[in-house]
Amino acid sequence: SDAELEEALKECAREPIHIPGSIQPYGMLFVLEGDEHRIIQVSDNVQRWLPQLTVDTVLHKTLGEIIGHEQAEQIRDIIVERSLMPIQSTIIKIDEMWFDAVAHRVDNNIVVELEIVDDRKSVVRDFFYDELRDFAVGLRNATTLPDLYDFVTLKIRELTGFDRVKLYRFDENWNGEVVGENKAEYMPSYRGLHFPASDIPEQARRLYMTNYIRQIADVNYAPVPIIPPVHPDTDRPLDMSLSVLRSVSPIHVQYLANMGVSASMSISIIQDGKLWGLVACHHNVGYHVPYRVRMVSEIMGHIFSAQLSSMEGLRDRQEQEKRNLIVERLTAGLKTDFNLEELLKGRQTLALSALNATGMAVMTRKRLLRFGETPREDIIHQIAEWVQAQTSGIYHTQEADKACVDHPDLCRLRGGFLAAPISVAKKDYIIWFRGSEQQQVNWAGAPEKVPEKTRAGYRLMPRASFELWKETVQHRCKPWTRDDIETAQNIVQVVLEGERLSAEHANVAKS
Ligand code: BLA
Repeated sequence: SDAELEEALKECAREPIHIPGSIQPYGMLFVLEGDEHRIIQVSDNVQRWLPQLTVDTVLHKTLGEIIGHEQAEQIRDIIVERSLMPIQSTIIKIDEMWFDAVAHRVDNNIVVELEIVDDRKSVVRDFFYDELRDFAVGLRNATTLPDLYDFVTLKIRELTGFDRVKLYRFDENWNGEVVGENKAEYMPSYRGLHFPASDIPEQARRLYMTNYIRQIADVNYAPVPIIPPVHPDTDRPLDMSLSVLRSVSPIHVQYLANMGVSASMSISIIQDGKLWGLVACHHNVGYHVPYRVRMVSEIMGHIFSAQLSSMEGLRDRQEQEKRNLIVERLTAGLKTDFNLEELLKGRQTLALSALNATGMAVMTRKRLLRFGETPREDIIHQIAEWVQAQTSGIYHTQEADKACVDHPDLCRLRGGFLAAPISVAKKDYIIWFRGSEQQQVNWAGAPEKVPEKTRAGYRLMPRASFELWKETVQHRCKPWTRDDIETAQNIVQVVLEGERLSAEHANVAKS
């Protein structure tokens, strides 16, 4: 039921994924205090790269004493000189190993993460100038949104080498659709599939607005704890929102395992201050993308976002023109014929598409006209009667069966409708209908391996949650937007004007 789903979603969003108290094992983490950069917390894996050390010998020393004074100076430089930006990085060499050193501030402390560079080539290679230029120039050649979507997945895949790269776009309710994809032949395709909002809960989406890139190098990793687990003075766990090594939610690890992938990376795509979507990358086996390649991916994400804004702006203007056009056409039509039926007749396609509707009914005292897919005539009359009892204005619903649950016939409707009165007293209405999403889109099916469901109250498990969610959207149409309502109002205005003119006309004829 809705209540159960709501409860389960809240539970998901409560998981405090920004304070896992552990990291992924492809690097080490230090929390530093004071000007001398004394280490107050450290990940329990320093021995892996610095075998002469243990956690106990590291705590309370300065960073310089642990990784070398020259290296520590290099890190101090990026913190001091470029302190305005939230995250700074440099490359350092300890013994014969290279590390990407990434620093950011958390409250009064500095967090330094040393991420191992396991591919020496990526240390010596240049700064990806060519890739970035190709990308920026190539974007401008994409003339349609679908071309743009595929281009970004192609280029991110070429840069990173992932098995499959998808562009995932959110809708108004945070469900999502795979709108672009580039993949190796042996990977299953997700193109065109839709996924429920619960797959990426609210706190995760919020996090991806702060930290634009997220890497999970190997789902089979053992998390490395941070020692001590809380800040020695404040007793608070470390806020790892900006951390590059942050350990992953176990629920999401399970999710990726269910999908049959071992590594993932996502890049945030932001529009108008909101998370628009993610470039979601997968790999069949564990895959660690070097920090600087991730940075270049993130930059490509920012460039893509900018191009998307300008192309979406163009599309919105075209959409608006379509909406204006129907009102203009109808207004122009008024001059020649005052009859509503005649007025709408050759213009029904436009009147339907202006509201992205699948059907339309126009009811006047005299007649009922139907265009596209609509319910039966008697049902339409009942809808008008029902709406009139609710409001004297415009009424709309995404789920007619829920809205009219007490009505013996209307509770069997599928999808939604928007009803606009053209003269309330006479029960004249224009009603637009929209089919349910279930009929219109492909929801991603459950994979073969469905995890066991735990039931301590209602909990969503990856994919097991799917059926529950599917039921709730089965009969719902896409939401009616402010623009839809405004267009309906404008059309009604034209029709009312037509009626007024035709009344005048009749009077003139009489006298
Ligand atoms: C995170 N879920 C994510 C992420 C993606 C998805 C892309 C970002 C992390 C990453 O890059 O892997 C979902 N991945 C998808 C989808 C597609 C894809 C939809 O490739 C489609 C093609 N997940 C669940 C349920 C919960 C849940 C039921 O299915 C909660 C109860 C949680 N998902 C969840 C959490 C995260 C997440 C907590 C954050 C992981 C983290 O950053 O630690």
